[in-house]
Amino acid sequence: MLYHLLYPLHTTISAFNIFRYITFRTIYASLTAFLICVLLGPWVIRKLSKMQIGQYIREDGPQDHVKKAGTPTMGGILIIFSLIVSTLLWSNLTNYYIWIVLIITTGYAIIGFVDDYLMQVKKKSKGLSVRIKLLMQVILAIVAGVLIYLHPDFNTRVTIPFFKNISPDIGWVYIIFGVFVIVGTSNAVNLTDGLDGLAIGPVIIVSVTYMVFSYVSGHVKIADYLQINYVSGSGELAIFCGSLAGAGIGFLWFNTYPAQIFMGDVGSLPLGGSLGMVAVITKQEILLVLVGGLFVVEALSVIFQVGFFKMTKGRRIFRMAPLHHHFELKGWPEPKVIVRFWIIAIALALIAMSTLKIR
Ligand code: 57M
Repeated sequence: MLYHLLYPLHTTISAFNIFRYITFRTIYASLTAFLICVLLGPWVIRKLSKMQIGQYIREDGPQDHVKKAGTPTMGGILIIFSLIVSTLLWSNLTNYYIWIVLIITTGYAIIGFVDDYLMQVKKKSKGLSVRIKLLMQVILAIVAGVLIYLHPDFNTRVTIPFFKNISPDIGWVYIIFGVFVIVGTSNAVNLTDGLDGLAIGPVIIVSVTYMVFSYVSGHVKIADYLQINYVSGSGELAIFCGSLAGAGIGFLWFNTYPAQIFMGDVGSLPLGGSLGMVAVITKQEILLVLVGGLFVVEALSVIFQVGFFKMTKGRRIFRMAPLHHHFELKGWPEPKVIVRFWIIAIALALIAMSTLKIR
């Protein structure tokens, strides 16, 4: 919005020319989202506490979690609000991709909200049924997939990390591939969200990484120089990713151990879904497995644990899945698990960035 209001003034006052630059708008979008989140945080925490929107804790989990009962949840409302406001303020609103990402963010936030709301009304640890939740996620992802497929400038090539000459064009199958990336990431982030700051830390790291990828893939000269897929218009997504990182850091202020608030599904589902969407649009889809490797490992730990548990009628690979519970039960203090997982996420993001050169 500021871009549309202030940039045209550059003809009379040249200083307003600065609003043309994606880099400038990305920095201020991050700061705006951060400030909204930090300033509104205490008020949101008070409101949620007053409405008694507190977390119900499963009794079969690690005993350390019992003391977390009653911590306000649904803090995702704060993250998503800051993210959307900042994106609307700083991005070019005529950009097609910005709207697609906002559709996924809002849609998944609504699914998460309904899930959390049912949990609060029923006062149970389960909200929407897994099937309904998944079906709604898939439908929304198909809508987004079709919308990008229909965009005349969007190609259906898939980028294979480390191989610059291999980029297969998979045609309409790209829609199914995109749905898999979006829904998979959304659920993987949701599974990771089980310790204070454990999910939001890597979400910030992945957002910053994709902020860079959005910028370079949307810049015709840099994309050509780095020999990556050029996606006209994807540069504006740097503003979305910057806002996401800013909102995430603002939320971490309150979610860091010992957490004053949890994000709930209203946060975890849209955060994962929107990162998946950005990865698809910037044509760095498969790379998300590496950038978001921590989410992948957490999700795989659940798949293997549940599979093994069923096959062997009750035996386990890990002490408990998702993986963070395994380390908790081994006796690692919660902050140690969290910070070590963040360190791994940073290392993975750096390796992913290196693919811009190592190809
Ligand atoms: C949601 N939710 C957290 C909070 C957060 C198939 C199965 C493995 C699924 C999995 C599952 O349901 N995962 C998705 C995980 C919950 O956090 C809430 O949920 C929101 C995210 N959706 O924002 O509102 C609890 O996590 C803790 N927490 C924090 N700090 C935070 O910042 O400490 C969350 C955020 C909170 C709080 O305690 O209550 C969750 O973990 O439930 N299920 C599981 O994860 C369960 N695993 C399991 O049953 N494993 C089995 C196998 C055979 C399936 C096994 O390994 O034996 C565990 N979940 C819990 N207890 N709570 C089991 C034990």
